[in-house]
Amino acid sequence: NRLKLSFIERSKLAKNPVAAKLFEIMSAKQTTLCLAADLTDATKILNLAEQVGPYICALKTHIDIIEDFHSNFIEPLKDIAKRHNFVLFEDRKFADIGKTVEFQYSKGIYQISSWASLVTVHSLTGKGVLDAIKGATGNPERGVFLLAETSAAGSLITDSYTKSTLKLASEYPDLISGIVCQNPLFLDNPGLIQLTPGVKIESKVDNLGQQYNTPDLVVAEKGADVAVVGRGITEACDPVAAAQLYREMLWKAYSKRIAV
Ligand code: BMP
Repeated sequence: NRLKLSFIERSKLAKNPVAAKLFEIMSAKQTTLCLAADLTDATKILNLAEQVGPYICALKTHIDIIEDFHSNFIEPLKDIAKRHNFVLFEDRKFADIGKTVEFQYSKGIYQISSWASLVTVHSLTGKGVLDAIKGATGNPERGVFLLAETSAAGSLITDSYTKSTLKLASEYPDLISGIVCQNPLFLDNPGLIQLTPGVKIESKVDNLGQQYNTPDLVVAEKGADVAVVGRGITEACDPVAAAQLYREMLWKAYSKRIAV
């Protein structure tokens, strides 16, 4: 049961190199916090990344929401990630046919494969997407998080879709870093990482269907390894203090979970 194992033990069981690295970072920095840096201003993202860098294991972007995106945004972001030892994660949620995803992953103005070690993928279109990502040009150190469940109210994802997603993941052990989900689904595969978004200390929902759980609940009861926090940090009066608080609450819950 992965919930009882430490991240350092699990790093040795991970078949995907980025997953192994993420486990090691979590263990070394004592943080399971992934910041969803959902800001539309490039400089604001860089400033926030620099400030909260010590408290996060990964920084998740939606690169296509940045209004002043320029390729010269990427180098400083990579530099901050390197200095503070966190992973860059583009939440692109690829969902097209393989050939199109190959272009979307490596080409265009974002050239995601050149800088993001992690990306998210919908399982909807099946194997072709994963084959495309596996074979595309770019940094060879890459990992995929497959979306098996969502935090969105009224989602069309069914139990059988979730199950098939886990089966697909098992067919690509060297590529799949983990699963984006809301429940402890794959207890028997400790090498995979459970990434859970929809985490906030207060406010149970937003006005567009987002549903939140508290840091303690997602880790203790829902099986989250990495917790994604966006507006809980970006919209806090003091984002750095908020990041520190989330990190501390999440780490405490994880420590308690493996101790019991
Ligand atoms: P926030 O904490 O501000 O609600 O942001 C959540 C982040 O996680 C967003 O970037 C969103 O795209 C992402 N996300 C989510 O909220 N639910 C999912 O099921 C999957 C996601 O990637």
